[in-house]
Amino acid sequence: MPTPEVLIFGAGAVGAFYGSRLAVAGAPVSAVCRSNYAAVKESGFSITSPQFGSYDWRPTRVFSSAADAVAAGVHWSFIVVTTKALPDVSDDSALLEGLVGPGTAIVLVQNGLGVEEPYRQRFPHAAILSAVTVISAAQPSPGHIAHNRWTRINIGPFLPDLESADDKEEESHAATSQAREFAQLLVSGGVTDASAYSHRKLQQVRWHKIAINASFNPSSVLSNGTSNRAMAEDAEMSEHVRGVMEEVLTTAPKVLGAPFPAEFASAETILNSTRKNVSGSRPSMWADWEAGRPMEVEAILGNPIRLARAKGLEMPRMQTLYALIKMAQANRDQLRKSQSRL
Ligand SMILES: NC(=O)c1ccc[n+]([C@@H]2O[C@H](COP(=O)([O-])OP(=O)(O)OC[C@H]3O[C@@H](n4cnc5c(N)ncnc54)[C@H](OP(=O)(O)O)[C@@H]3O)[C@@H](O)[C@H]2O)c1
Ligand SMILES: *[C@@H]1O[C@H](CO)[C@@H](O)[C@H](O)[C@H]1NC(C)=O
Ligand SMILES: *[C@@H]1O[C@H](CO)[C@@H](O)[C@H](O)[C@H]1NC(C)=O
Ligand SMILES: *[C@@H]1O[C@H](CO)[C@@H](O)[C@H](O)[C@H]1NC(C)=O
Ligand SMILES: CC(=O)N[C@H]1CO[C@H](CO)[C@@H](O)[C@@H]1O
Repeated sequence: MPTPEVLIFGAGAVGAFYGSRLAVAGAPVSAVCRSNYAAVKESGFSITSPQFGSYDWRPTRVFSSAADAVAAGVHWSFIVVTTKALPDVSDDSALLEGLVGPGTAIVLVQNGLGVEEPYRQRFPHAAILSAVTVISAAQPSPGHIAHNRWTRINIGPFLPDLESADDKEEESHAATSQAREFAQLLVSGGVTDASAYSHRKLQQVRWHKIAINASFNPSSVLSNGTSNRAMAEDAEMSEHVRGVMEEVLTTAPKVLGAPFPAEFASAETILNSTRKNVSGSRPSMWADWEAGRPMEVEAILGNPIRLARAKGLEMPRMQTLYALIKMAQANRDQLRKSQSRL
């Protein structure tokens, strides 16, 4: 088998970390950068990790934009999308025009729901792989990646058309073997908890994860930066967070047409483990809010609400949070705009 060429599109915290592990596995890995382009072109990435130590990674090629990557004329086996999922700001799928060739798999390592659809519509013949990661990583300065903890990543083929077909069709689909190949590459690069899931299980994991993100993240921002632990410990806030989680956890099986696997944590288990956390960390949506950056409001709140509505299901607690956080963001951006005009 030829060595797969990998392109990381949006080499920030998550993209650079997993890119560096794929490089350890022996794949040529290139990176599309933006604000960190000059630093990475000059000296590559330096990564710190409690698990992997401190090491440097120089991508095979460093591009300043997707257009720059198109000009290189490489055939990519995997294009790994690790931009923030901000469909209300930009349709990043458009930037992959000219990069997706025969047999290319597009791997979406992004939070939220519905992130696959724009790619599927634009590239109906490409394999779309959907990935969920539980990791804590950041880029404190351009090119410096701090991996703090966790490396869990699950990858599944995105095959909504086969949802009601029998498992054999999914099993024999090219995307299924590409998902396994990608997981195997990560395992070879030391990410031992990378694994391939079916389409259905991967979508279940996505819904379960947004139950956590859609409850804690906007609630932290709307209460001006409360930590996850403080929310879980406060009597009223924990009732609120539990209510949102339970709404998502009971709606998701109806949308997906199958019950959650028994091993998935309940709202109470999640709250209990959050209370035990000594770190008192805040959701990354709070960091985005504070920095004046766009938040992943559509992927984490808007899309789940719309996916449920398409099946005739309402999630009123989610809808309330969505309306409030969206308006707060619009007001914040309006204020900044008027201040910058002065
Ligand atoms: N960080 C975590 O611990 C974590 C954990 C779980 C899941 N996730 C999810 O993983 C995804 C990526 O998050 P992240 O924390 O890695 O974000 P990040 O550090 O902001 O990385 C995103 C990168 O994409 C770049 N980018 C965006 N649009 C681009 C474009 N058009 N062309 C080239 N580069 C572009 C950004 O450049 P700029 O610097 O110019 O904006 C940035 O370097 C998100 O969906 C997030 O929710 C993150
Ligand atoms: C919100 O929190 C920030 C610091 O995190 C603080 O500076 C600000 O005064 C707070 N705003 C309100 C309305 O409490
Ligand atoms: C959560 O913690 C409470 C109080 O310690 C305990 O009674 C309950 O059994 C725990 N629930 C789960 C699901 O772990
Ligand atoms: C989503 O939740 C996970 C687990 O609590 C957390 O590590 C991550 O930072 C959250 N993502 C965002 C975008 O806030
Ligand atoms: C909800 C949450 O963040 N729970 C974490 C608390 O800390 C432990 C140990 O670091 C993690 O395993 C949990 O996921």
